[in-house]
Amino acid sequence: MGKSTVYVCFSILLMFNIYSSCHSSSLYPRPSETRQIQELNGMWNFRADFSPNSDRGFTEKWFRFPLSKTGPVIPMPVPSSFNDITTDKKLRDFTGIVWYDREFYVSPDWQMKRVVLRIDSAHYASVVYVNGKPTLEHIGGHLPFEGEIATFLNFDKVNRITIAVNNTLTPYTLPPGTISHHKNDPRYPPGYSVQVLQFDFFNYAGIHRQVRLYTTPAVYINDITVTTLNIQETNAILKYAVKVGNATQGTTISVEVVNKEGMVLASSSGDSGNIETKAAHLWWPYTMNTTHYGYLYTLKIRGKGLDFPLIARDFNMLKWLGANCFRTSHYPYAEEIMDQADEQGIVVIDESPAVGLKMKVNFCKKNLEYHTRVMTELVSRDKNRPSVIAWSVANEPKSDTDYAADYFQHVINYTKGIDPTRPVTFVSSSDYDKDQVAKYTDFQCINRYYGWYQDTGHTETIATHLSYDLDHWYKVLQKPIMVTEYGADTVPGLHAEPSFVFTEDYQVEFLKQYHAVFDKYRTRFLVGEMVWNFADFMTDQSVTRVLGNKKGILTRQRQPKAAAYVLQTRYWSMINATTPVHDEL
Ligand code: BDP
Repeated sequence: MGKSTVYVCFSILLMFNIYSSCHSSSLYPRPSETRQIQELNGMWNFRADFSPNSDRGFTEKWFRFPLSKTGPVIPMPVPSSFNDITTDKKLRDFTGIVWYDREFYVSPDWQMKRVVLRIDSAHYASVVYVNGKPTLEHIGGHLPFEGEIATFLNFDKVNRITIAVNNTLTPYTLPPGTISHHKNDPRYPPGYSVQVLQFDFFNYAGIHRQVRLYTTPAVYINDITVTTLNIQETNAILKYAVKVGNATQGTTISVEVVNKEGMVLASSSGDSGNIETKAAHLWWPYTMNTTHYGYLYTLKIRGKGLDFPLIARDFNMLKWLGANCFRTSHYPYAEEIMDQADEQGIVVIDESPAVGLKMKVNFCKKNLEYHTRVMTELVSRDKNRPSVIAWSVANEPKSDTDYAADYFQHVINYTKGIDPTRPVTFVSSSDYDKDQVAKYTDFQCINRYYGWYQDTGHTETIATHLSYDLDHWYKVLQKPIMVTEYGADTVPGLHAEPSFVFTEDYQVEFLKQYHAVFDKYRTRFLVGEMVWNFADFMTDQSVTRVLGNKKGILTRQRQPKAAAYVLQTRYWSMINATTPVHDEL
């Protein structure tokens, strides 16, 4: 009997009836005169459900009791992905449902307030119980969700929160995946099945961002949208809209524009309107000012989980390199990373988790609806961020098909509809003459691997391939183009002269070939270059990956390979250069 691939819509997704219950969240919790925060981060109890369908926890209702009463538990940090914490291979590679719980107290003062539970991200589908009662459900592993929980809480005794998280990826998840079964195959262990991914990074899972409670008054601000209508020197007109929860007849809204020092610059009242403010400062990337043109250069950083030391290190390395932009490949990054981009002047192309849409089934109607919902969640989370200059709806889908064209025409137009102020793009790996989606974008991103996956080892072919490619893309599209991936796997410390694939010498030679071409096009329609990748990263096990993807110009520990110095010299010379102009735009 051979191998069979079956698309399993894993029971947990059905069980949760998740499509009918989703609480997305747009305002990041911040303490104020009227809002208090209680963190639920720390060590939780944890157990993976290793039963054959990973459904024992649900059939035995583990959420009714402390997890430690229904079986063995191990300590698991929240936030973190559970995969790399223990030395257990079965847990690292686990596909199915894992359970977390912990106890907590809330102040009796909170009895009169709205209490909201917010989970910044749990991958992939989650059900949350408070004191044994189902409270929240969410699908999607990269965006926050929240809900009011006061009615479930004890104010006079201990509370318990239990979260079940399913990391199974199916053709109907974003990103999609499949489960390959080898049932009744004597050449495999009984019941053997394995998660097959359609993308190139490890499917890290669990509660990998913060879990917090926060309070609001009974009448509260639910959402704020701010857009800049006009700016003349330092005079700006801002348009705002405030959504109020539980508003009553007597609810009044006052709005103030406050600068960094806390000084009130302008004020208004009402739930929407325009405010004129003086002393406005335009947000610029730290590498640019009004005399520079908008060329972006950079790479991807790790953004799935939340790790403050790593975030700080990554932004230090971005600045050390002189990089001014990153794309959140291939899923929305933690809000704390986005905060740093806003604060430190790094431009972001904000990408959805739609990576690896390769099979026809991935473009079905159900996925289209879900994809637009994810765009809504992403846009509502990040819409007020000055660093976000564009939305990327997908990375490398099968964009040379008519079904992808129909699907993405819808997703792109939908995204433009919910945010008419920013350009929308997707990242193509198709050829200029086959791609059917690029015609719908505002600018086009392309990933190219000449001298790596194509003509491996032959850096002398890069310049002709790339020039041909860029010329033709521009001829067809007549719009700005950005190369959002180019790179070569490099094992740190490996050297060969003349260069050979996987050596540091090859990566250096390879990048220089691309840069020579970029320099010819960047005063024309090429608006950005992004090396793949900022740092090495973990992937699934495969014969083309040596403990992960090694295309980083930094190691996974964030130390430079030789290529990092090439980029550093290049980026800083661009920062210090006088301004060229995009002739053809
Ligand atoms: C591209 C993908 C990226 C991979 C890269 C690679 O967008 O996720 O990591 O290839 O193969 O196609 O290194």
